[in-house]
Amino acid sequence: MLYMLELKKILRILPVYVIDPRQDAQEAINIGEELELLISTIGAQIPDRIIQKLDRPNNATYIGKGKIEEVAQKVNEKEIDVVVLNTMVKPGQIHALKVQLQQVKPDIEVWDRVDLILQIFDKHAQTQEAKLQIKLARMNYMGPRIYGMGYVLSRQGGGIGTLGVGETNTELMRRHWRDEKKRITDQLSKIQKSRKQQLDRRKRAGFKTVSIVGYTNAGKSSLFNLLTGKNNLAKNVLFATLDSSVGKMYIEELHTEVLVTDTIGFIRDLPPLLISAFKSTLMESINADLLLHVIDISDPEIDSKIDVVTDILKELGRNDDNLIYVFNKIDIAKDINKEALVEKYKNFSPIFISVKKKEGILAVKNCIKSKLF
Ligand SMILES: Nc1nc2c(ncn2[C@@H]2O[C@H](COP(=O)(O)OP(=O)(O)OP(=O)(O)O)[C@@H](O)[C@H]2O)c(=O)[nH]1
Ligand SMILES: [Mg+2]
Repeated sequence: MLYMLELKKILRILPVYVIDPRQDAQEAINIGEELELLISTIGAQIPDRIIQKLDRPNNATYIGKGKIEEVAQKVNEKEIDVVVLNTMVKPGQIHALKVQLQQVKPDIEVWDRVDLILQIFDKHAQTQEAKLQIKLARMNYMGPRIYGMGYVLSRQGGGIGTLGVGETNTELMRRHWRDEKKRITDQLSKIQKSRKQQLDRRKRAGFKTVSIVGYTNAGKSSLFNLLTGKNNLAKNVLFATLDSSVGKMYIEELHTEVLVTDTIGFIRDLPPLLISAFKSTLMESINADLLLHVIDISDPEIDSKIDVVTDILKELGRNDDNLIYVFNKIDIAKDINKEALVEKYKNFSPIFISVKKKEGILAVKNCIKSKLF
């Protein structure tokens, strides 16, 4: 089962892209690249890829019959361990597809995009809180799939008028699930309560708070480190950061300190249940006095990524006030139209920086200062 899979050996993963024929080709490629970056983040190899243009996914197995044969052949030929679908797929469809592929390889795994993200979360979680949050997210996501399997079992086991073996198992599993979920939720709220108390104490002591948010890999931790002198992991992988961490930034002229928080990045199609598992941590950072939205200006998907972050912030109830847009990585951006961006985002005091080259950092500090004091 998925959550028991250990990532010790180098996995061979086959991405399967189901593309709407009307979708813009370049956009499809960019989104595909993001999936492959996710795959390489867990250290897996991508020996091949499959693309299917499809108007509407197949009800039973998501991809069509002919395509399954093609996938099966590739699984065999390229010794694939895991097939990954590029979107969110219904539990029943994943199960059905897996059953078909098991005919060529009994231990084949089938994941969707969320499974992949969960694997990365697992790998990168450091603190107990992050670990528990991920466990909860995984239970929420896997729950229906397990019930789905239970359903299949019960259909196999049960004759007419009898209660299938699977059905009783499903009931047991469901209860176990519920208890386990409660246990984790309780543990989490204990940890979160004590952290909240600590934060409240600091706030009462008069500390102002700044949070760094943005799409994954935008350079949030890099900026955090520079502002606070801390040493959070900054790495060219997706979701390097899963734990919120707080540092202090000293403002000399005012002889005062500001609390800065670095937190988990956002990604497109982040399923609500993942957001809800991280909600309390996210809420804490989002309720800061000031938000820095870090944006990778060299990214071809910049507009859609800004939208993703904006939508998630809105979902979490944060409005547009006291929000600064920090355009990062100007050192590697080609033909940027600063004026256009400044005009478009004039409500968000846009700043252009390169953390790598340490350019524009003073402007960020000054902006923080003028917004907060
Ligand atoms: N060229 C360039 N690369 C940068 C810059 N700032 C950060 N990076 C690189 O971008 C990658 C991601 O940086 P992080 O700071 O880990 O990004 P993050 O937003 O914290 O990412 P997650 O925690 O994974 O969501 C790293 O490889 C950084 O070295 C910059 O100004 N220019
Ligand atoms: Mg980070």
